[in-house]
Amino acid sequence: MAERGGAVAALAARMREGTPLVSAWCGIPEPAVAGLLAAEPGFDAITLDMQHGGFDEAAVARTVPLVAARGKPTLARVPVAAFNTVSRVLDAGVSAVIAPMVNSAEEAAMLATFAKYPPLGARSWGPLPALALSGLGGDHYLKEANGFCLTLAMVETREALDAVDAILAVEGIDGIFIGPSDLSIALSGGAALDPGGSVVRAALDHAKARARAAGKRIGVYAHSPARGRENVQEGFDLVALMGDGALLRLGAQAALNEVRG
Ligand code: 3PY
Ligand code: MG
Repeated sequence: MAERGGAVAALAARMREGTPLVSAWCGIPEPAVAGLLAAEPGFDAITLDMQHGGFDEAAVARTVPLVAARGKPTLARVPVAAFNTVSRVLDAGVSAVIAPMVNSAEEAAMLATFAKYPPLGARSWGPLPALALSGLGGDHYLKEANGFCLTLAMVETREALDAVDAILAVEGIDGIFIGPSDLSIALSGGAALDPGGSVVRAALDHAKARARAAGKRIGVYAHSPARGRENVQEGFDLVALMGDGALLRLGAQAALNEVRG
């Protein structure tokens, strides 16, 4: 954990350590679910999904303290182009914003503008829950937040792949996060949902090499435990392990198989 700033400030440094972090991915907008998953020692972080999951800003604000109580950082995936949500979830104490469908350097710059304080961006002041959770005074938070509030632009279309170097070059963008499902749909022209297929795997390798060349971070969504294991072995900085609903089904099916034989 970071010396100063606790769980809120810890993610940036941990993502640079070279050991992949594994995050839960929560769509069920019930803080207790995220709190339970945060209690699992194997999860390094918890991601709350506001794009396809049920989280709104109020649910995010109620959930971050439960995760922080376990000494772990929270990330939030915001809805598409919901740039004004970015600073609100950072104010609530999330440590990284994952922005879906960022297809150009211009869109990436917009994300950075809303996430970073001047001179890098134009984030407005008011991080009261983040101050309480991090234990930082306003001056410290203002000086350090641009470093520890991360921006991860989702690369999940052909345009984004083509623009990956330009997106990574945007000052204030800390890294990219790959959405393999949308990427598989985009790269097949809508013909296939194949997040584990060879085309997506090649795109992941390419994106990882480009992120490494830019000295920036790369995360990925794993739609299955097997894929998550591979992504960990491949050395992604952050691997988000399926959704909480899917985990629940997996656990239920394993238990029922045992009960029913
Ligand atoms: C994708 O795979 O497209 C994602 O956005 C992960 O949820
Ligand atoms: Mg997606």
